[in-house]
Amino acid sequence: MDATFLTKKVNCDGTNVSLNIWDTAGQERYHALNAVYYREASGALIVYDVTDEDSFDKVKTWSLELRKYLEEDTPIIIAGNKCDVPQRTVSLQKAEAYAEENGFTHSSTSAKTGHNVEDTFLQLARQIRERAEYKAQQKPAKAAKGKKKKSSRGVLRVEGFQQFDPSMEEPQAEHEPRPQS
Ligand SMILES: Nc1nc2c(ncn2[C@@H]2O[C@H](COP(=O)(O)OP(=O)(O)OP(=O)(O)O)[C@@H](O)[C@H]2O)c(=O)[nH]1
Ligand SMILES: [Mg+2]
Repeated sequence: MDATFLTKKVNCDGTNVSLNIWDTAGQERYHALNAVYYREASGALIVYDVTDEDSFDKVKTWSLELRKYLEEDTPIIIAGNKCDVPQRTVSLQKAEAYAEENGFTHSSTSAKTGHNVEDTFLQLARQIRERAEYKAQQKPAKAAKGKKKKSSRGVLRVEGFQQFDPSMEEPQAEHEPRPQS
């Protein structure tokens, strides 16, 4: 698979934050390989097309997939894109209800008009920061209790490895992060 790397700078309540983004373009064929890109992500943005019911069904598949690989409570935002188009087929109510039930944030965006695009990235940055701050606060208390919880990240990696299908593998260079500074 070919994922695109990009960065997005946002001003998060006075702090400049640079989001490093892997756009996996929803390529189901290389599903298992996608984990290479997202398993250590601090947050995720799942984009669907409000004029395409199938794309919303894929949101469900993807959110299950991400929950499996990402640490619990990793912020996930579901963005209903093309909200500028009047012929919406995915009901906003349905999408918002799904997001709420699963602890995600829903956002209506338009890449065409720019509606909510900036704000969605900002929200994600803010949620990532809030979670990091919360975790930093929790850490000392956890250590004091001596409750050494097995690293879920390690477990997730094993799962990813087990699901890895070598027949899908492409030349190694294709999977290497290619940060474009
Ligand atoms: N009206 C409208 N068209 C959009 C919007 N966003 C994308 N499009 C159009 O939708 C088509 C698909 O856009 P892409 O950016 O390729 O969508 P994508 O989700 O990145 O597609 P994959 O990378 O293949 O998953 C293009 O023709 C875009 O011009 C939007 O907000 N409003
Ligand atoms: Mg794309």
